[in-house]
Parts: sequence; structure tokens; C-alpha cells
Amino acid sequence: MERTFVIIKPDAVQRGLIGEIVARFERRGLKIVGMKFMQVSEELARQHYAVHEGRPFFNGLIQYIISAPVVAMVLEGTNAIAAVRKTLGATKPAEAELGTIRADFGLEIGRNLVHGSDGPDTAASEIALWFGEDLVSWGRASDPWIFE
Ligand code: D4T
Repeated sequence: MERTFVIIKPDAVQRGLIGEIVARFERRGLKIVGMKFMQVSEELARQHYAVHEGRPFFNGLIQYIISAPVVAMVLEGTNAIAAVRKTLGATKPAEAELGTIRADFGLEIGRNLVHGSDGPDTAASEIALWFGEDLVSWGRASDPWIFE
């Protein structure tokens, strides 16, 4: 079973899309093992996006992620990292497949609504950065109907 890290970003929160987005993950069968509504500090934002430091969009990216509260989540499931990335759609909403979150609700890369870890190493480091050990391992009644 794999875990991945998701952020419902400030634009999605301001637009009242938290429930819509969480519902898509739940419907897909992903299990919530961590979830918090929070204001991101500039320090955390810089750590999370450290890989992009020095790129032209970096400052805008930091200002965007700290501009309003976010919902940070850890989701668990079979191939959770790839499943979440597919559910989000391409980074540029204009290139995202219809039916994905970014295509259904977005137009611009700088307002792309959600973040999902892009691989096992980033998932592990992002979960550690945002949640530490503060996760809940639990047996969900529907697990046997979703996981073979
Ligand atoms: P996140 O990290 O938000 O899930 O996005 P991706 O994993 O899909 O995309 P990314 O790491 O390449 O980019 C991180 C973040 O930066 C914004 N961005 C990116 C931007 O505003 N302009 C750009 O040119 C790029 C490449 C969008 C997502």
C-alpha cells in the first residue's frame, strides 16, 4: 500500500472546492490517513518548493501558496501516487484531460488548485515535512471492497 501527499491549494479553498476535491479522492477509493486545514508559513512553503528556488516563477509560487489557507492531506491506496496524479491532471490545466480536477476547475498553471507528490521519494519527504508521524493508520469498512 502506497501513501502520497496532497495539497488543496488556496485558490481551491477560496472557491469553495474543498468538498468537491476530497469527494473525488474518496470516490476513487483512496483512504485519508492525514488531513489538516492550515495556513502555510513562508518557511514551510520555501522548504516544500525548494527544488524550484531560483526559477522565475518561484516567488509567485510562494506568495500563492501562503495567500490563504490550504488543506494538506495524506492519501493511501494501491499505486496512490500515480492514481492521485491522474486524478489531478497535467500541471498546466489547459493541457489536462477532461474529467481531471485541473481541467474541470482550472485554466492557469499558477492557479492549478491541487498538488500531488510526483514519486515515492518526494511523497516520503513531503509527508515527513508536513505531517511527521502525525498520521492515522486505520481499518476502513470498505477496504476489502476496494483493495483485493
Ligand atoms: P505541484 O507541485 O503543484 O503538484 O505541481 P506539479 O508537480 O504538477 O508541477 P511542478 O512541480 O513542475 O511545479 C510546481 C508548481 O509550480 C507552478 N509552476 C510550475 C508555475 O507556476 N510555473 C511554471 O512554469 C512551472 C513549471 C505550478 C506548480
